[in-house]
Amino acid sequence: MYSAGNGPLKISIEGNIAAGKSTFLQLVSKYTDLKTFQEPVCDWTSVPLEPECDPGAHKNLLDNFYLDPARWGLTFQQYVIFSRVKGFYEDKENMFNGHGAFLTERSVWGDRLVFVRNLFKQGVMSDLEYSLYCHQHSFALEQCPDASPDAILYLKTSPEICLERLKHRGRSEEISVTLEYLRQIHQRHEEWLVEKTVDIPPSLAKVPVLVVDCTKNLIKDDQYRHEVFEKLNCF
Ligand code: DCP
Repeated sequence: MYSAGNGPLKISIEGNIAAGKSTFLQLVSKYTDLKTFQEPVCDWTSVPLEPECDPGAHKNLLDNFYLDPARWGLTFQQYVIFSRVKGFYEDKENMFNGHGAFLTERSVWGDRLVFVRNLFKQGVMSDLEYSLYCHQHSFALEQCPDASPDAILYLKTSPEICLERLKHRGRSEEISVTLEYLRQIHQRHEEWLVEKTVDIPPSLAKVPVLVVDCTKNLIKDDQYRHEVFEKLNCF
């Protein structure tokens, strides 16, 4: 496996909503000795309020985002970056000690180049909001370069299959997610990771990307799962 130089290789798993990223990470934990870190979704669905607001109460920011993306888009995406970078600081010992490589669910670049770029392209985020986000994102990464991946595994799934998987898991916040939205998110992934038509910093352009067909069932198809895990050694 390719070495990142100083420290373990950070591999980010990217892919559409309900593509199967969490399942993939669970399978990696079960069948390999690679360390995995799930996305902090529960931090976004249960934000503790300050004592002077309502002691002990929590608010669901992901829900707010889906209910009113124009109002909550920037706030939600700022909190996503904050929680990811915070996770890197808090888990540093665990992440960086004694492992050759570890996998994370999405990355700070997926947030910016897929979700935030999509909000901007759809006119949901204004020029000013998008620029504010990008300034903050760049600064956060300068302060915490560890949050940037060394390699990317793109779990490519059709938006139609993602919709089926999304309905099957029934996360209440995602009730308003449409096929059209999943197609937009799919397209943003393709532009970034396959077509390579998005303007990105040279350091990110150098990061190797492996595309894996995730329409197949990795839980049931032992041979395919084995092939995919073998590919992880290509990094
Ligand atoms: N999300 C978002 N913007 C981001 C990151 C995530 O709007 N920058 C949303 C999309 C989903 C939810 O947060 O509604 C969880 O995100 P993921 O797609 O990363 O996680 P899933 O659990 O949906 O992935 P999978 O089913 O592939 O495991």
